[in-house]
Amino acid sequence: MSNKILTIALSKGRIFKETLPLLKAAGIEPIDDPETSRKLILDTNQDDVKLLIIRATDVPTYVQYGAADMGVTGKDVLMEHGGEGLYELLDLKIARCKLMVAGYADKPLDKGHIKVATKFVNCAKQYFAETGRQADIIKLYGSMELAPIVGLADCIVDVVDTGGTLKANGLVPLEHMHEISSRMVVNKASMKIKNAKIRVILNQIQTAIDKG
Ligand code: PRT
Ligand code: MG
Repeated sequence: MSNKILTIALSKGRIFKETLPLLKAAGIEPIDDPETSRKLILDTNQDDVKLLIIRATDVPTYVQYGAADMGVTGKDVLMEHGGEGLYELLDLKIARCKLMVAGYADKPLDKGHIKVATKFVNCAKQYFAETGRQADIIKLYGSMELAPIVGLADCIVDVVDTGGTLKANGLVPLEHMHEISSRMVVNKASMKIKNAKIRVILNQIQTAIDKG
């Protein structure tokens, strides 16, 4: 995309909804609604600002390679990605949740090989290594809560908000790994080339966050 255009990558759903007021505070308002439009590039009221609508887990990748200048992504997704090629510049304090180990209250996770089902393979590996336990990590892409029920794993690593999904599947939160909120990330080269524009946006969003 042209060097005069600034692109911001974000996912539909809770992140889009909660980012809207912050973008508005920076004077950016999308023309289309991603929930009803099939467009993946949304025009905004500013001719030189576009929103890229992509899967939540793809946001750091787009920003890392400069396919998007900026992005909004969960800290969970960012930790799992590793953060290469991008700056994490703002804690937007939205889409909050916790990264947790969940399983059965009566099944201790301290002996032998623990089977862990998760889409957060890197985070899980690191966490179980740091806590001195041997873990076999089983990569899944969704519905992690099913894995312990059918004996695929002893526990899961997943993000938890109300805990309702765990409870509905007979699981309990066991270990708190990380507080999660969404972050504004910026491509390293874009930060140099489009510095003035990006700084103005970051400052206006920061002011909006501080106001609560
Ligand atoms: O849904 P999809 O497969 O397209 O992608 P995604 O799940 O990665 O995206 P999305 O939009 O669901 O989540 C984007 C980001 O929102 C995540 O990366 C987190 O940073 C953040 N977030 C905040 C959450 C939740 N809260 C949350 N509750 N992400 C997922 N959930 C899941 C949770 O795992 C459970 O399955 O929502 C379900 C309901 O949670 P409970 O605990 O309230 O029952
Ligand atoms: Mg989801």
